[in-house]
Amino acid sequence: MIEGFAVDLGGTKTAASRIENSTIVDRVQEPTDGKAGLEDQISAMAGLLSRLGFEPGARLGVAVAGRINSTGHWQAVNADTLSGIKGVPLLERLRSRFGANVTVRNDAAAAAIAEARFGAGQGVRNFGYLTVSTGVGGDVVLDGRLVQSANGLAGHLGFVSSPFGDSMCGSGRRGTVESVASGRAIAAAAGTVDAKAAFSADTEEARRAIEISAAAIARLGADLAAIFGLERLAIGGSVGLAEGYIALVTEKMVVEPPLFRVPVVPAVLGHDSALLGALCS
Ligand code: ADP
Ligand code: BMX
Repeated sequence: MIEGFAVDLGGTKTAASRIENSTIVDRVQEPTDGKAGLEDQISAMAGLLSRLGFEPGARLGVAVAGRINSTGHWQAVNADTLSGIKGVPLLERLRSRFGANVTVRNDAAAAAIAEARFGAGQGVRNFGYLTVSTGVGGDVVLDGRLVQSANGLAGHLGFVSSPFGDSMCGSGRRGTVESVASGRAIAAAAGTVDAKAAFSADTEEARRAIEISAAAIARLGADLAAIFGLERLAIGGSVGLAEGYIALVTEKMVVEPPLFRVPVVPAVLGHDSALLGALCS
């Protein structure tokens, strides 16, 4: 049973919710300030939580884009997305402001565990989750256990190399999946203000950008099948859940030999998976 308050801070939006009986009963959202430092990000979270009636001491789960290490320090992996977050003591500062009952984890890892337990991953032992959103994040859940590492990098599936990429990524790696498949990459290649606009732009550049994104995600799915024997891959995030995107990924997967094709499904919990997963133990 999931109960309490949750925050999901992504590169584009920060959402907060009150959860009762594993159900979101109230939800608020604001744009994320990608340049803010730790204290300003915490103030933004506090503003959202106060609108939900949060009182210090209540159970609070916080999911954030970026890497969370075993001491609760927070560091952007893609420095272009959260440029003010460079190894800051997130857990310690949250506990001093909101009480001892706070936990933190990566946003995509949170979504992966929630989908594994309550959503698209139910009934399979080797499950993968990808968010195609501002960036590309994810994680793998094997026999109900999230793949994790002490430095918080494990599961950062968007930073795997892609044959579709060769430009420099904000992580410092060249040619990552994130650099060709993310919302930011789609907007850059389509020449649109954001990825949402690319989906409604009737141009060859926009169509091509979305196709390359879907092809890179399909290829990553086949790589994950080879590494982890994935039985199912769920996709979330606002790009991932945009109309037609998952069908396109499935279409692109057909170039792979049958052994490497993974069934691709939408995140059942939709835009709420990271909020619910922020509170999963
Ligand atoms: P976050 O990255 O903060 O978790 P989202 O999952 O909403 O947030 O992803 C943000 C990205 O999704 C942006 O690139 C945005 O342009 C894009 N986006 C938002 N809505 C849509 C939509 N309806 N269709 C396609 N892309 C969308
Ligand atoms: C990036 C990376 C991940 C994150 C993922 C999805 C940063 C700031 N972000 O790969 O930690 O989980 O994006 O994040 O390093 P979102 O912003 O797209 O929701």
